[in-house]
Amino acid sequence: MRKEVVLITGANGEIGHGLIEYLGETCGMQIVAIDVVPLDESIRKYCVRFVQGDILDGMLLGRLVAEYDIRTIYHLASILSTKAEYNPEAAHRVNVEGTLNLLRLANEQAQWQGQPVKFLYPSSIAAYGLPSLEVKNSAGKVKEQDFCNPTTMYGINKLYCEHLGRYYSNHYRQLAADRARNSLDFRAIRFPGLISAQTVPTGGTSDYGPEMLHAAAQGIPYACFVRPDARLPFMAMPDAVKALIELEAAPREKLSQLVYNVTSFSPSAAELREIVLGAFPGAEITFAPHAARQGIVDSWPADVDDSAARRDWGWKPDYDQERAFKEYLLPAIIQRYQK
Ligand code: AKB
Repeated sequence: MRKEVVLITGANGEIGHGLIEYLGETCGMQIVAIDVVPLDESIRKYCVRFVQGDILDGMLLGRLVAEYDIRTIYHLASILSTKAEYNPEAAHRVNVEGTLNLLRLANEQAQWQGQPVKFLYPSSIAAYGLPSLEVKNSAGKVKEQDFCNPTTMYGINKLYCEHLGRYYSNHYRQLAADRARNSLDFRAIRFPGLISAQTVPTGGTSDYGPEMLHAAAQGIPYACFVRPDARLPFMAMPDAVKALIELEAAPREKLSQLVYNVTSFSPSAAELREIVLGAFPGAEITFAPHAARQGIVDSWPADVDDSAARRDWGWKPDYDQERAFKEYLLPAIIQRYQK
């Protein structure tokens, strides 16, 4: 008998850390993890197997299919928005071809098992592209189907992979006589910027939020790369993990769409600075906007409408802005850097 497992790609990334710890501690799941870099010791203990390798490596994925009954896939691996702009074609390979490999693997697994494999896909507010700052400022809470004209390679990749998920779920090999039905159960969440107390992101454009906080906690001066009035939706990492877990557990018949917005709070960069200064009064936080990165932030919504997630699977963040900082981020970050 092959072991039933949950497969997590991009395991050593920000969401991977929180998700693996949660699944390992709370659900006792059998986790197989993949990442191109070694897995941190702190989460290694929760995994039955860690494979250091690339999701573009077909042989590696093929070996996993042969060894395990993969029931659920959390496909977290991707190259984020800022990094992707420095090598868009490489980002496309990882973000799109990598996802295609995982979708194919899920499909193959489902054939062996005779039941759909769940595929959890973290998409992003980067899937949106608002045409101007004026439109952004007047758009209000943006719904899933609106303004889907992303300007970054990462955003385009995310939006396209949402469509690939729909294709593999509903239309894969639609002309084949032996066409398999219901082989993939694809579920995507468009995440806002995420802020974790445990990890600092790299390569993203919403990174100014977490960077500002982590720098202040370490007494390092920080020059914020967006204007004080730049506004994006954000969420504390435990809520991001909770969203993935809850969407995974939701009964399929309750889900009226494949892609859901989730969000919690939407501070401007100036408001974030005030909160951080409140906790670390001596912190040196200045603004040195980078025009191109600012342009990316200006194309992302200031707020998103997550009413579909609330209605269909009971989504509600545990951490609003005040609670996120007071009860999660500040205590954990202060403890982390005091060590
Ligand atoms: C990024 O900035 O690229 C990511 C995202 C918003 O998906 N954090």
